[in-house]
Amino acid sequence: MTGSTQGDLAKTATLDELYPKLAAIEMGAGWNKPTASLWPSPGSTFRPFHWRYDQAKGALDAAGRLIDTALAERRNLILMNPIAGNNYATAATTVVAYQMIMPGEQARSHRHTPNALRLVLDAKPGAFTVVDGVKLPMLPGDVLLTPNWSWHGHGNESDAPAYWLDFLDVPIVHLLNPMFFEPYPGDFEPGTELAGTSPLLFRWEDTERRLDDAAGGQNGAHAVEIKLGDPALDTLALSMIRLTPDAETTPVRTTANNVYACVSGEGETEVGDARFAWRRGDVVVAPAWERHRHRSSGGAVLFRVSDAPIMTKLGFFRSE
Ligand code: GTQ
Ligand code: FE2
Repeated sequence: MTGSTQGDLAKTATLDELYPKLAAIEMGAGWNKPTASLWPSPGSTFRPFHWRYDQAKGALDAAGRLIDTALAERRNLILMNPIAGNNYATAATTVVAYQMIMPGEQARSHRHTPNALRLVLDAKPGAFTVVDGVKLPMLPGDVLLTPNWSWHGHGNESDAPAYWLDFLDVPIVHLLNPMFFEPYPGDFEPGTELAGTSPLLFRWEDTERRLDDAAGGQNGAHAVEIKLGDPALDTLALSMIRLTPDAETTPVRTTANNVYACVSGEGETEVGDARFAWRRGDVVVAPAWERHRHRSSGGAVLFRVSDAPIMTKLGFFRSE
């Protein structure tokens, strides 16, 4: 037995003597509150933050010279929330990354339990992701899903580098622990050409038409929001928001974490006390319970990735 005996502990004369005895047996006095465990409302540890596509592009172009996909598997830049001790997550449940693949390259196929999706930023016809044997084209504004345990590899048969944003629920898989990962036997999964539509692909041309058709009047007519999927993935809900010229949306906060990526136009987002002026390809994170609103003078389209499905399933969703 390590630590004091039952009798020893029972005879302890003072609290100051009790605490070290407890520490030695890996127990803590709940009343002594070394760390708070309950608090009145979400005091999110994650910070509102903004990442710029032009900087990511510069770094990815350098990485294109310095590292190849054979070595790297994925040439990606993780958007790490700048809080102490974090070197991975963008928000509590979500990680976002910029990724680039050069002409002629292949990023080998694999599968994992984390759900993933991509928003294409710059790509020419010939860039694609093979998902479970189907070759999904990647063009700017397209959103591609690679759900839990689906095989996926990326290729680029165009003459230009292809850039996109990855969104994954890895932090929630880290927390709950059901992580599995498998490389594809034989490196790159061959894909048949996509005939027609796929539930894993939301093409920009379709999204744009849906935005055009969507009734105004949402959020005081300053914004129209359409869902991509219902929800797209078990953990993440996706939507496209069109901000009208001179838009100023009503501030909202929810227990969900929201990540916004600019698909077109320019604007700014206030998150808590922070204010971020963004443009195409930029990413802004609004952590849980941070009040936020968007503005755009010339109009813009924002892609929204929200972990609301997690919060809703667990009974934790609140909004105001
Ligand atoms: O493209 O499969 O940014 O598995 C992180 C993990 C991208 C991917 C990331 C991944 C991928
Ligand atoms: Fe992956």
